[in-house]
Amino acid sequence: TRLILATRNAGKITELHAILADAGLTHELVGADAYPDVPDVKETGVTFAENALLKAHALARATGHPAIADDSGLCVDVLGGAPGIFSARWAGTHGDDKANLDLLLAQLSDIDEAHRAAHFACAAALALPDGTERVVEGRLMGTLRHTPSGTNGFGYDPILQPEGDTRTCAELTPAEKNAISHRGKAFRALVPVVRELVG
Ligand code: ITT
Repeated sequence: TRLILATRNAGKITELHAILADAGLTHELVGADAYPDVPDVKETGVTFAENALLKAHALARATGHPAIADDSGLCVDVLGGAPGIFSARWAGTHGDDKANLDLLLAQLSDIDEAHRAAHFACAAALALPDGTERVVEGRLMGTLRHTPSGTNGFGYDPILQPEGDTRTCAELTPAEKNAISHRGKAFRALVPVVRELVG
């Protein structure tokens, strides 16, 4: 069965292929880029779950295939959970990872080690063409470095140090990150749901 990955984020796509294959999912995974005529949905939700469902429904409806979507971001305690759902466009331009990271570091420059707690959050949604929907979430708790370190991963990975580790997410191997990440947790929880509802 074909399963649509309702995302255009290359970093997510790479991780999702590995996470879903490791979980034993054998569906044909086709990215949203294979459907250039389907317009990007407006992410009007106020939660990760709402936005993930909006993206999954848009692709399922337009393609006639089941679709899964990821809405995710970095939530910083001292900023009241920001950037949160605005993580991809924190500095203004959607998807400018470097600008987003640099702005966040500048905003936190005066915050000491004891107050730099943050977590990544991911909502993983499944939608069927008939409107059936499910959504599950995962988190990765950690603290924010003052300077970026590491070249793996994407987005805010060079500044998030997972709880219990001395490295940043960008210093983990892809397999190490997927084993503990918000995205790994959310999509491993979604796999049995896909098996039940899609087959
Ligand atoms: P799609 O909507 O097409 O999936 P997007 O990049 O717009 O792509 P989001 O709205 O969910 O996706 O934004 C997620 C942002 O959160 C992403 O741009 C990163 O900056 C950040 N992010 C999410 N997961 C991350 C991870 O595993 N490591 C680092 N940063 C992450």
